[in-house]
Amino acid sequence: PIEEYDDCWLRYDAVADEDRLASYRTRCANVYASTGAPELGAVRDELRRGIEGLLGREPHLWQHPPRSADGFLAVGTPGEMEVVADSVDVDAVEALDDGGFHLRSVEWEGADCVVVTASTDRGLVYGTFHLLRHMALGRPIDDLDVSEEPTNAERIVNHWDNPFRRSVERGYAGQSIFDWERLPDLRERYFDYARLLASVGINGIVVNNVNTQIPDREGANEAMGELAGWQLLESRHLEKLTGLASAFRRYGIRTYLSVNFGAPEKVGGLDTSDPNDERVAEWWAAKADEVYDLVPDFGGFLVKADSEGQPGPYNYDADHVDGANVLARALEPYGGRVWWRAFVYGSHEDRAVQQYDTFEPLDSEFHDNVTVQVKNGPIDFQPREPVSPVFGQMPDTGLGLELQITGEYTGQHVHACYHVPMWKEVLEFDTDPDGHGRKVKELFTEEGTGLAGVGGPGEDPNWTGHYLAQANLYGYGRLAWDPDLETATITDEWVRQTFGGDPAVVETVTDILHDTWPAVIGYSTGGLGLMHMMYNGSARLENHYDPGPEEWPGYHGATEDGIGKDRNSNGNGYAQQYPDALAEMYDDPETCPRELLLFFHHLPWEHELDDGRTVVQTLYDNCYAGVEEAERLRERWRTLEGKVDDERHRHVAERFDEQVLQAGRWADALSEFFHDYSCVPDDEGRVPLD
Ligand code: GCW
Repeated sequence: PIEEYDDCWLRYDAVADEDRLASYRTRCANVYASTGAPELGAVRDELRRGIEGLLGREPHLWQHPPRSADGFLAVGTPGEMEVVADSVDVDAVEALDDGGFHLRSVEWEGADCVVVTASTDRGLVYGTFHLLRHMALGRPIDDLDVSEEPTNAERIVNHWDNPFRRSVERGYAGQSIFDWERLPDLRERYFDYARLLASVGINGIVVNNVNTQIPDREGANEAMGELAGWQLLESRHLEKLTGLASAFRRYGIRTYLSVNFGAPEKVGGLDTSDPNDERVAEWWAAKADEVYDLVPDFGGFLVKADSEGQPGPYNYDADHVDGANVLARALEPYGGRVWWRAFVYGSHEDRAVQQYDTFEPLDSEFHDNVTVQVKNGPIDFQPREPVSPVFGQMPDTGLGLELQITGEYTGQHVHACYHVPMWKEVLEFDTDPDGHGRKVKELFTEEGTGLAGVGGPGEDPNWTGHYLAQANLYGYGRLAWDPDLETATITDEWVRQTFGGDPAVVETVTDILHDTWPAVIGYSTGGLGLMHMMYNGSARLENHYDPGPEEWPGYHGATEDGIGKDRNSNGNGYAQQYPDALAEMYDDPETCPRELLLFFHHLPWEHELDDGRTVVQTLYDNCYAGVEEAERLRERWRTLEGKVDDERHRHVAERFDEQVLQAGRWADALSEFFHDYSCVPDDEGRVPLD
C-alpha cells in the first residue's frame, strides 16, 4: 500500500526567489558526497529529495569532484575527501563533539562550493539537514561559515509505545507507527520518522513505553498482538529490535529499550529480581551481552521502577542506587547507559515532596553510566509547575530533564498548545540564584546528561493528531540541541518551513502559537498554580482530558475556607527543599510568583492580591480570559483561509471550534466548583449556577 502522510517541516517547497535559486543551483545542483557508513546513505537520500524539491530538479550525485561544473556541494569528513581537507581547519573539525558540524562556502579549483563536514558520520547528517533548512528558509549560501555542536550530549525521544495492539500511551495520533507483529520487517514510515527526528538533532529513541506491564494479565494472546512491553527483552523477540535499530541507525539515532525491573523473574525465570543477588546481576549481564550482540550500538535501558504498579528495588528491600547500578554494571562494558526515572511514589501524601526526598540523599552514589531522568516539575506535566527541586541539587549525578512533547494535560492534541515557551521557562530557571547560579539549561552539558522528550506520534497522516502539535516535536529537538535558542527563532523556523514565507501567514501562525499556552493555563487551571483539575475516569488508562476538579482535593486543596496547598513552612515543607533564596521567595505569599501562588499556599477565597482582586475573582477572571483567548485564536486562524491550503486550514479550524467549546466547559466547570466551595459570586456573573 502507498503510505500517505505529511512531510511536516521537511516539505522542501520550491524556492521562488530567482537570485537565490541561481546561487543554490550553482553550489548544490551537483553533489559530491562520500559513501560507506549507513548515515551517508541517509545524507544522499535527503539531498536528493531536498534539492529536487527546493531547486526543482534532481541533483547529480558524484563519487568524485565534478570537474566540469561551476560549483558543487561536498559532504564528507576531512579524512575522506580532499576538497574538504583543503577547505577547512581540519584540527578544528576533528575537535568537534559528536554530532557537531561545519559548513563553509569556498572556492576550490575554480569552482564555487559548499562544504559540509563533521567529525563523525552523525554530524554529517545534522550538517546536511542544517544546510537544507537554511535553503528552505531562503537564506544565502555564498558566504557560509557555520560551526555548531550540540549543547546536550543526549537528546532522546521516549516513545511510550505498547506493542499491545499498537497503542501509544498518551499518544493522540492514532495507532502506533511501530508494527511489532511484522518487525523486524521495516516500513517506509520508520525511516521518515527517523528523518524527522534527525532533522532536529535527536540522537536516541526509546522504542517502548516505560509501563512495560501492559497488558497486565499473564498469558495474553500474542497472536492477537497482545505482547507486553517487558516481553521485548525475551530472546525470541529481540530480533524485532534489530529492525528498528537499523532504520534509526541510518539517521545517527541510537535505540533504547524500556525494561521491567522484574525481568530476571518474568523473562529469566529466576525466583527473584533482587538487585543485590549475584544471580540477578549475572542475568542482567548475560542479557546485555545478548542485546549488544544483536545491536552493537544499542543505547541502553530506561526504567520506571516503584511507580504506578511497576516493580522496583523497594520490592526487595533495596534502594534506587542498588537498582540502577546493577543494570549499569551490565551495560558498562558496551558503553550503554541506564536512564532511571525519578517519577516515583512513596510514603508522602503529596507527591511533590517525594522526588527530592528520595533522590537527593543518593547523590554521587549512582554509577557513571546512570542518568537520573527527572520530569520538569515535581508533579506530572501539568500545564504549569514549579521546576523540580532536584535540579541543581544533585551535582554529582548525571541528570536528564524529562519534558512532555505530547499534550496529556494540555488538551491532548484536540486543543492547540505550543510547549516551547513552557520549556524555555524551565530551561531559563535559575536553580540557585544566591549560590552557584546555574540555570536548568546549564545542567546537561556533561557526557551522559541530556534531555528526554515524551512524544507520541502515531499513524495519523499528520503524525501528531493536531497539525500544529508538530511544532512541539520540532521545538523539542531544536531546544535539546541548543537550549539557548529563543522561542521566537524556533517558531519562525517551524512556521516558514511548514507553511511558507507569506508574511501574513508567518505573523499570524506565530502569534497563534505563542498565545496558546497562556490560554490553556487560563481555562484549565485558573492561572494561579492549581494542579490536577482534570477528570480521571475509570478506565485503566485515565482520561485526563475533561474537567473534574472535585476528584483531586489532595492536589489543589480546595476547602470551604480557601484553596491551594500549603507546600511551605506551615505545611509539608516542599518549598524548603529549594536552596534558601528560592525557599524564601516561595514561602511568602507576597513574594511567591503569582502564577504558582496556590501551588505553595492555601489562601482564603477572599484573600486580596496586589491588584486588589480576591483569589476567587482572579480564578474566575483567568478561566474566562482563557476562553476569550481561545476564541481569538480561532478568529485569527480563520483569517488564513485561502492563504493556507484547504486541507490543513480546515483541519486546524475544526480543532479550534472544538477547543473553544471545551475551553468554555472547562471554565464553567472550574468556576462552578470554586463557587460551590466559596459561595462568592463572580463580579461579572459568568459562573453558571444551578
Ligand atoms: O502522568 C502519568 C501518566 C501515565 C504515565 C506516567 C509516567 C507512562 O498519566 O500515563 O505512564 O505519568 O510518566 O510514568
